[in-house]
Amino acid sequence: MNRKFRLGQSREAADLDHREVYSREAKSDSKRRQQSAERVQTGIEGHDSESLLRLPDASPWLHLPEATLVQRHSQWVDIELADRSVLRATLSGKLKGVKLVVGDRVRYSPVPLEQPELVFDKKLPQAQVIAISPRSSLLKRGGLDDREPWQLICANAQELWACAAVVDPPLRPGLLERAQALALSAGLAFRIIVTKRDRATAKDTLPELDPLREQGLPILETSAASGAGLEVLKDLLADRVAVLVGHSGVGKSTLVNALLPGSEIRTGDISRYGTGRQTTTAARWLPTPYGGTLIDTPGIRTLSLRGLDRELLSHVFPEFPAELIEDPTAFDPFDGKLDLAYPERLQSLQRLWLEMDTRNPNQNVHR
Ligand SMILES: Nc1nc2c(ncn2[C@@H]2O[C@H](COP(=O)(O)OP(=O)(O)OP(=O)(O)O)[C@@H](O)[C@H]2O)c(=O)[nH]1
Ligand SMILES: [Mg+2]
Repeated sequence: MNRKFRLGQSREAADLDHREVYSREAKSDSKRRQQSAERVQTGIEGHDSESLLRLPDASPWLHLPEATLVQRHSQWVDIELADRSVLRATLSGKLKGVKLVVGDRVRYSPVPLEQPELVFDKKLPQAQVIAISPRSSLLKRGGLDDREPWQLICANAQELWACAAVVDPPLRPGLLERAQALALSAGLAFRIIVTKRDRATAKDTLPELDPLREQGLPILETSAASGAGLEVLKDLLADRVAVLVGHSGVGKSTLVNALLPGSEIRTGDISRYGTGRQTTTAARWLPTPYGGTLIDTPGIRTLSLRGLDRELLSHVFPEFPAELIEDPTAFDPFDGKLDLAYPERLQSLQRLWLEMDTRNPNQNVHR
């Protein structure tokens, strides 16, 4: 190539203009173009929040064996086969734009491997996921904006166990109200699991939970350290799939380890509480010896209710009359007119009611 160097331009800089770099750039451009064309074709667009949840028809693939997605990685997924062995699998191009989530029942086919020596490397994919079976439930929370309208938590669970620690991190009923709304919207049964009960005195009745107790919600106090409540949880796990949800550090993984000796899931150091770091970084599907299944999930900062139906709130706050649920912001929790036992519940209701309707100002702007 006949090039002229401008004054001060180094040879290295010129090297960047080399043909090879150009051709790579051109390739990545064409890839981007191709991807955006396919997005339009498959109708998977960020503006249609429900499109994310639609699954391609799995009926042509019923002859393939079925497995459960037990953990997602960035490049591949781990699936558990009928014989309980776990295989690493890639995703078929047919699933482009589809979000798979832990708990999904999938149809898979063994991948013909070009390099036979890879067969022995269990860290590399051994199979390919071709289709997803219809889900019996899908637990999701609101996303940050309309590019990602929902964040999926898990599929095919039956109960949501909202975990809250007595201390470290502090007990916050707000998250439990949110978790209840998400459980209702996904059609899951809801249960509150209080963790680290050993960290509070027996005299401490945990009055923060009184408003929730009065709603008749099932609340179970547990301690992985003393073993309190664990037998009840094991009984519950005889016949259901339960997902653990809660702030980082409340002790979800510690509870899993106490319930499933041998699962050896990494748990966090108490001293690092407050740094906002999660110990568990991916949800995991964990079959138990009791018959049912536990799903451990990474700690969440908050559970957004953005995009959920306000109708749910009448079930989360059944103590309030319909006209108050209709527009809670028209009432003042603290002016004494309503004679509320727990004014903070009305405050919560107002917050969630406003949040459910939050719209991203850029929602109609094409990406
Ligand atoms: N005293 C006491 N400490 C506990 C109990 N359960 C958990 N912990 C401690 O709490 C800390 C955090 O526990 P994890 O199980 O890692 O918490 P996690 O909810 O899985 O956290 P993420 O994975 O970040 O979401 C660890 O230091 C545990 O030892 C308990 O019942 N009693
Ligand atoms: Mg954990």
